[in-house]
Amino acid sequence: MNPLYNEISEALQNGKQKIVAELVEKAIAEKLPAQEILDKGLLAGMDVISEQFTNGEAYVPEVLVAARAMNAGAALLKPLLAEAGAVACGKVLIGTVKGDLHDIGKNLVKLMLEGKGLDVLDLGVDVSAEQFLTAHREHKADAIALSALLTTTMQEMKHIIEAFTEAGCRDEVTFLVGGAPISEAFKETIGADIYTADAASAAAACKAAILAKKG
Ligand code: B1M
Repeated sequence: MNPLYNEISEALQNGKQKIVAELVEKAIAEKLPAQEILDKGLLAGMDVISEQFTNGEAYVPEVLVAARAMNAGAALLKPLLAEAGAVACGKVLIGTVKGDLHDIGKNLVKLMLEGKGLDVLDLGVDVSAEQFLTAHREHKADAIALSALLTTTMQEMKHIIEAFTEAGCRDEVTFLVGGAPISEAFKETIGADIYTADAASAAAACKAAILAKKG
């Protein structure tokens, strides 16, 4: 494996945002594949820090700086992960649900959706049902992508879908859901349309669903 991947992973674990960005730029200059830089460098580092956090060996401040480094590195890969010649074929609203501040997975899904040529409006984190509805009324989205990382916030996805149903616009959009605690079974119970375990599959499924709906 190229040693740069390990350097990126370690710099990320140490929360060195500037160094992560420099190393990612170096990897890009060396023409290493963008998907590998993401998977073997950035996400590999994030996996280590995630495990440390889960085991009580890393704390919120360390994880926060690692997250910032992750987002900075991923942003540099954005143009390279885009499909060549992709033309905007639909509009997607994306956000992490109310009460939830985790944005790394959401940002990855956004990156992949944009890579598929979809027009993405990012509502950020801690987004309420009302905010999703207001944005949909204004922008007429084809799909709504919801991310949740906490077992305490995943039910918010159900509230969002209910709010769209009550407002009479449920059928105007395809609801995609994902995040660590989300499953296919959970998707079924809340009446969402698509669940995928990872960001790349979410983007592929979203584009396919939009194209199928548009005929
Ligand atoms: Co938090 N956190 N966190 N955290 N955090 C988890 C989620 C946790 C599992 C850690 C643990 O205890 N084991 C745990 C949740 C437990 C639970 O609910 N059962 C937890 C907790 C408890 C908390 C706090 C409550 C801690 C505290 O304050 N005491 C607090 C809550 C804050 C809040 O949201 N209100 C908190 C805070 C934080 C930080 C701020 C420090 C930081 C977030 C920084 C940020 O996002 N900017 C953080 C982090 C980083 C994590 C862990 C370590 C890593 C999450 C991550 O980014 N992974 C996480 C532990 C873990 O997951 N093992 C943990 C990398 C990312 C690429 O993966 O987001 O899963 P993920 O995305 C994946 C897939 O899930 C999927 O695609 C991606 C892969 O391609 N995916 C989708 C995601 N969204 C999708 C949407 C889709 C499709 C796929 O369609 C729309």
